[in-house]
Amino acid sequence: MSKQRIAIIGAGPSGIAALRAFESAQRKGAQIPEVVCYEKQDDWGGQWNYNWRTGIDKYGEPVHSSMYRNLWSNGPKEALEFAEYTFDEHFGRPISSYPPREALWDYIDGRVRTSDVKDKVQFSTAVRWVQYNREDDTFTVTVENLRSKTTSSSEFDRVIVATGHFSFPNVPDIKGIETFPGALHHAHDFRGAEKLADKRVLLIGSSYSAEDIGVQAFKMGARSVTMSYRSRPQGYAWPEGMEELPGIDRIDGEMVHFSNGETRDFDAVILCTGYLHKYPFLPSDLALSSPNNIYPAGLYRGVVWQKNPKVYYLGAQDQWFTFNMFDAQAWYVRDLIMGRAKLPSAEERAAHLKQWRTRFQGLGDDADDVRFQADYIRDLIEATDYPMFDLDEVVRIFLAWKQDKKENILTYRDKPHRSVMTGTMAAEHHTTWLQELDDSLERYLSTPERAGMEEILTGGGAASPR
Ligand code: FAD
Ligand code: NA7
Repeated sequence: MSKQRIAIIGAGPSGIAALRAFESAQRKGAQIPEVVCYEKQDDWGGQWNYNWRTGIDKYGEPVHSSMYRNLWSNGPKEALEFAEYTFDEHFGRPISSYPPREALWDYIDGRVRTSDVKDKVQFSTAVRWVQYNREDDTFTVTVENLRSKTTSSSEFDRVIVATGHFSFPNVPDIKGIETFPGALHHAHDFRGAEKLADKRVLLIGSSYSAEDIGVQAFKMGARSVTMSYRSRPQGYAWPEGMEELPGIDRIDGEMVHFSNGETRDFDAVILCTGYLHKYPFLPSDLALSSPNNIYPAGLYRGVVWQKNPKVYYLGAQDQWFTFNMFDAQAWYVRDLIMGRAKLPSAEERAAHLKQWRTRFQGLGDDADDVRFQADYIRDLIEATDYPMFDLDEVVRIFLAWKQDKKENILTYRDKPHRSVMTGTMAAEHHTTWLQELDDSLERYLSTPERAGMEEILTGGGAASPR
């Protein structure tokens, strides 16, 4: 019997998790299918593969990453740690709980750097179309090699979609926005807050992007930061100079009218209004269409496309857990593909989906969401040989993180947490997040004394926000 052929689309953390899942089975002696991963960028890492460009990339493709230069993890690393490749193993010593982007890219890369899984990735290759062939139950995947500008098609038995869902900005129309004369863009195109110094900044939205770009702008000396919410305020104890206002009625030049009757003038507006699930390479009957939530409709166990169970999605849900959740999903999908896990009938899958969707729809607050996602991951891991870890303790870490943010949104990143994988307590970073202006891996891993040395390293000028 010929080997199954599997196409993985995207080599971000989810696509890499899929590659790693197959590699792990192979190392244990299993015969694995033939795997080909297509990645449109020149390197892997997905969102963590920083791109200074905005709009289109050097190949004329939409720029994928929405990350900014000075991004630091917005959740504790102890909540995303791989169960089979720990931070201790990678860095060889304790590091802080909220590493900068480059350090997390290095960690993702490090897990697979020494294996041969990179050989399975065709880089600079964009998937253009996936066609399901009913007659022989296969898929034709058409790709474009962006360097040679050549297209080609290959046949596969299964397709794993791992292209992420934080790349296509949701850009709502706001009355009068076309009259705004200042800098105006979506968070997807935000690359750094330096030029917001001394500016009056408006962020539209009340989720992660608004919060984090807001504190970045504050850190870099914005004159004022206003965040406008549609449904509910974030409600943190904002420092002086940051505020939350309700929705926007209209914009009139540089003046913005809020629904509570207040007005403000702004120099810059950033739409932090989220992203669209968009899969331009999929026909509509294979493409997930969902708001950003933690249990999208149409995906059995959050990964199997109910309408065609030979199509899988990784990382398609909103994310409290990230890297280790992608692993759990990838291990489960691998086991379905390799026949180690049994795919239930369409009716059984529908009933299971309904049960989880009903529970999801009844969730109350963020704590409920986190517990739900932990239960979801537990359910997947129990079906595989991925190492189980103390998910209840990770929930506790998430709740402590929420509490730290409530206490002080500017200092939560200075708090250490304990790894559930190794028991190692995180190090205290040598410089507080608010003072740290150098986000490089080199600086992050340097070991100046906490007191005093940072002034020498930064030329005597620790950040003095505002
Ligand atoms: P992605 O990382 O988006 O990777 C998808 C890959 O698919 C990309 O490499 C892309 O080039 C490729 N691709 C897309 N289309 C095609 C195509 N047609 N053909 C071939 N390849 C294609 N998570 C955290 O844990 N901590 C954080 O602090 C954090 N901060 C974030 C900040 C921002 C601004 C954003 C947007 C996300 C953040 N996240 C964070 C969540 C982040 O999405 C996940 O950590 C992770 O990157 C998701 O991995 P993924 O592989 O599912 O998707
Ligand atoms: P999210 O978490 O999807 O949040 C989107 C926000 O945008 C949310 O507050 C929405 O309000 C708001 N929104 C959406 N449409 C509108 C309109 N029309 N008007 C006003 N506000 C709107 O996206 P983020 O970018 O914050 O985070 C995505 C990822 O990036 C995340 O994983 C982070 O780690 C980084 P709502 O609450 O729905 O009323």
